[in-house]
Amino acid sequence: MTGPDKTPSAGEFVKIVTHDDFDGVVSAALCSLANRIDNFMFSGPVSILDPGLEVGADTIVCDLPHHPAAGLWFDHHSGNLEDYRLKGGDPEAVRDTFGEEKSCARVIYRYYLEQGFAFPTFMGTTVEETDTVDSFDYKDLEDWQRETPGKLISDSLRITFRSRGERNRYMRHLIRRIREAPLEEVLSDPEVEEKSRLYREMEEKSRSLIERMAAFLPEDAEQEVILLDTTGLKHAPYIIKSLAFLSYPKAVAVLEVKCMFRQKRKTNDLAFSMSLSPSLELGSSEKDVGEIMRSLNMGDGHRGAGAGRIQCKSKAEMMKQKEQILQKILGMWGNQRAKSLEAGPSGEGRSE
Ligand SMILES: [Mn+2]
Repeated sequence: MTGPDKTPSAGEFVKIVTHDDFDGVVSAALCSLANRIDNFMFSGPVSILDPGLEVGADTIVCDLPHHPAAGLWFDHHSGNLEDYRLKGGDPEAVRDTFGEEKSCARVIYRYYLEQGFAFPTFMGTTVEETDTVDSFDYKDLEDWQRETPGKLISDSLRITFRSRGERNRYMRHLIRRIREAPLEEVLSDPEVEEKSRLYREMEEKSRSLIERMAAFLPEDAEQEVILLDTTGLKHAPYIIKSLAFLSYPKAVAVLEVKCMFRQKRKTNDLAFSMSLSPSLELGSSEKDVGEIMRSLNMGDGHRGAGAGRIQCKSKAEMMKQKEQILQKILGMWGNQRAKSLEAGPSGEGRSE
């Protein structure tokens, strides 16, 4: 065995840069316990190279793409490992800190357990819940709707915060609570309770808006893609798109098209976003939403979700573009199904 000797000793790291979602928060809590660090910064996958994060040899990066300067990198996204390899990274060097697990928290938990670190016993359950939430590991809509502590805390991060700083402050608060108590207990924290309540309010508004707006394109005879066209609304709508599957449980995807707002003013620019149903088994499907957005040259995403936007000079152009793009998306969506049928008998999970 010629394993690389990059085992860090406690105290070597002073900062954690983590993904700004629930998995990122739990990941930071675990690293924080194992390394006695209380300094947290947050990033999305795109902004990880932002110099403001000051990632260095004293930094642990969690649940994000590889950063060349980071002292330690924990992740579970296979795309990020591929990217790391393409840039000349040695997979052996990250053998213990990268794993194709359901959550990054799982990778970190296992890593430190193997090093002999004793986490509080409740952490096992916390990591299990993180697996479910982060990998969207639900059997069906009912399972997905179940209000588990992990899901509720994760949802509390989806409200609209006054500012980025306010959101970061809340995430730091969450990390500190999560490292010291089981998730059920974290739920009764006043701040978490308040954010959860706000989320539920948004959820209700969202559901009634969906009831009003949801439709299917006439070409979509099987009613596979729920269309939420909010371009006719005067105000910027906030829609939790996936709630549409509760109204149309047989649909496979939801597609939202809206006008973009700038300084609360409606513009003629269009934003599209699409995601697959939680009940669709990705493994048995050829559907790839990110691929659709990339092919149309207007955005990006991964298999389960993607988004794109286009600029329009006038309202008339916007209306025309909207119709054309919706048709194109539906066309590509149909082709992806064809491909899966051609590929043979693997598509039994969703053949109806
Ligand atoms: Mn993750």
